[in-house]
Amino acid sequence: MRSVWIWIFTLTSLTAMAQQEPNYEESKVPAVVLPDIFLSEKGKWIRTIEEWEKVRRPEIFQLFESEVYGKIPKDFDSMNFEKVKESLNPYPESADLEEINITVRRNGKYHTMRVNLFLPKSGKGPFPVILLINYLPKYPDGKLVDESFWPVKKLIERGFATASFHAETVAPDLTESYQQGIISTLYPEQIGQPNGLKAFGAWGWAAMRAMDYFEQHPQIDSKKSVLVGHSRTGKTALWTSANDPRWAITYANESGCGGAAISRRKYGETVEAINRRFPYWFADNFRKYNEREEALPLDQHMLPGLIAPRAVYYSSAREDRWADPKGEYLGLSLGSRVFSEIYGKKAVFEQEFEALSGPVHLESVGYHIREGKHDLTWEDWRIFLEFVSKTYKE
Ligand code: GTR
Repeated sequence: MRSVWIWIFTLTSLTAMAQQEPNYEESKVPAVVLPDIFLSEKGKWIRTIEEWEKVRRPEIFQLFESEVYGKIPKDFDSMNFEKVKESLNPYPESADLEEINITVRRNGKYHTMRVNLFLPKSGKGPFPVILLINYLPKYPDGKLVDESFWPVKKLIERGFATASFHAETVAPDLTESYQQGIISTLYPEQIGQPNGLKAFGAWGWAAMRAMDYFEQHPQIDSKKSVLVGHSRTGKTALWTSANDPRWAITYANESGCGGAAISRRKYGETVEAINRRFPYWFADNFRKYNEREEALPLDQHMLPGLIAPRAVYYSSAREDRWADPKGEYLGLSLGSRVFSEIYGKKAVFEQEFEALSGPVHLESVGYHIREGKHDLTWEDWRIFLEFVSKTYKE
């Protein structure tokens, strides 16, 4: 009898494991039927900027907020900026380093977060600014300097100011402790809400506070601001920009599932896999779609349109199958219809994913795929910066 139970148990666990095995075969990708970006909930076809901005965009935004990412609260009572001196400036020749503590108060409580900003010493400001949302555990809060992941020196040489904050300055990147930052201190009423503030929303909130700082800085041209995220913070960057129109260019590198990639393809990471491993990233409502991607009232091709007409850039790495490079490309090429059909930009991706031979830099949308693994590399930055120069010239 005992051996029968063991046998049944093993069989059940094997079946469960088999279900969780990621799919990496294109032939096994299900036939995907996507919700139409331009068909309103009342069944009206959306054609004009006014219809888009008054009707369809708010509908899509509301769906992402309630079903995928959760809210980013915008209210607080006060905020103040304090410059501190804790770290050595690694580039004293070419840049000034500002370490800023931003303290936000709400309902008698407060939270302090840290932003580090490098400003070029040469050239005449105000400078365009690039903000990177960092989450790498090997760089503790406020100490990140890595010439590949965050190439400060090269960005400064090219005339940009550049800043970064660590995700953990507002919400730890862990299931057990993600609330131990702004969520429990400033916005406790969000806890337990099915569409409430979670880690991505908290990190996005922090990017907004960094932007508040840039806006009042005489040496920063905040109208030329770039928000950059890799992987989990690429997902965050996209949702942040959908919430905050102050970012001129948004760059999501290898953001994959719940970011750039079409969820219904179920290639690589799935909604179930991401919610199981990272239950604190997305709104609780997102779990309704575990192994039920077809039931989503939206898909990720609708996300770039929430940022339009401001520029959006995606990139992928060939070996990063977990993030589904083809799904990322499809997400942007289908999403760019808002740029071309509503805003009249030259933003039509003409190549199939399989035929791509180099970067595709169109008007306000761009994409590249490079060889190699999941990472944010200097090659990614270099190609992306070409897009930035082109975009700021247009
Ligand atoms: C993975 C996760 C991905 C991606 C990545 C990262 O473990 O499954 O969705 O976000 O982490 O952020 O590096």
